[in-house]
Amino acid sequence: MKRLEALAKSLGAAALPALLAIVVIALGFAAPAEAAQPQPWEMGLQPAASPVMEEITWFHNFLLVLITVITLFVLALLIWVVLRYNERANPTPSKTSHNTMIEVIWTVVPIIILVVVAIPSFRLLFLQLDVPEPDLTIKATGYQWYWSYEYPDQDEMTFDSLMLTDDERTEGQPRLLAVDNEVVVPVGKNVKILVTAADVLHNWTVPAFGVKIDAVPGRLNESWFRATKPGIYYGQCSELCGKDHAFMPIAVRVVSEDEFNTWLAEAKEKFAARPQPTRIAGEAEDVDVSAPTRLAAVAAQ
Ligand SMILES: [Cu+2]
Repeated sequence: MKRLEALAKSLGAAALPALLAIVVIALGFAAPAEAAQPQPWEMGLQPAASPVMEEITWFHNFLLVLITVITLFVLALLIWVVLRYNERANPTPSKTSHNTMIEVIWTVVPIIILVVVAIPSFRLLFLQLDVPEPDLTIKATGYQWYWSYEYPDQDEMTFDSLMLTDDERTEGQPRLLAVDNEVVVPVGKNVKILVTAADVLHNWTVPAFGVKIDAVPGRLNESWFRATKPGIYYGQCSELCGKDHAFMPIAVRVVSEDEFNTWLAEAKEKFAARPQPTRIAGEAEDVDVSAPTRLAAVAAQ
């Protein structure tokens, strides 16, 4: 009897963490729906703002439910075995060593589970990798430590995008995420993003669009997104690329088609004559820090 009491007590103690886990999972599902940037206490994914991210979010939640059910099922089996088949409860154990039915079941059921996981997984991979006919193409080049963008179809307009320092930020611009020149794209249009790097590996990532793609020197990777809502979407370089890896954020402003055309007309003039690239964070505006120049400088040291 004492033993049972002790067991009930320990089960009661186990219930609290279990309850906490359920609350945490529930919070994860109810991600806040404001700006597309990390939120305090955020535990789920950022709210989806592209078809790919909607699918990723669905797949994530689906897998979470699946693994939770499997884990609870295995836990229940373990508890059952411990209680029912311990030496005291079951002094003369059965000598059974084979059971065809149960062996078929525990082979076939995992296969079915894997197929159920594989089908949406491959569907999602094709959705991500099969770039649809683009309405707009943007090329992003990673530098130590900022991004440079080119609109090849728009007079090859090109500009750098550098993180704003604390002095440069205005009210409402998030620290370590806001940049001087945002990428601007129209809402609801297929944007093909070509990604490369000029020095070391970087990674162009915008969580709300479900885009995370390596920027590799000498190689052109491609991805795409179709922003479903206007707004500003923040991301960060997601490949350790050196000292200022944490300070080369990505900011994409999604606007209506009219606003985009207005911006485009201004941007074409503003960025037309500018030689690329011209500066990095913290250095004088007119210092040439293009990769060959910087490599030469490093070699001379
Ligand atoms: Cu980087």
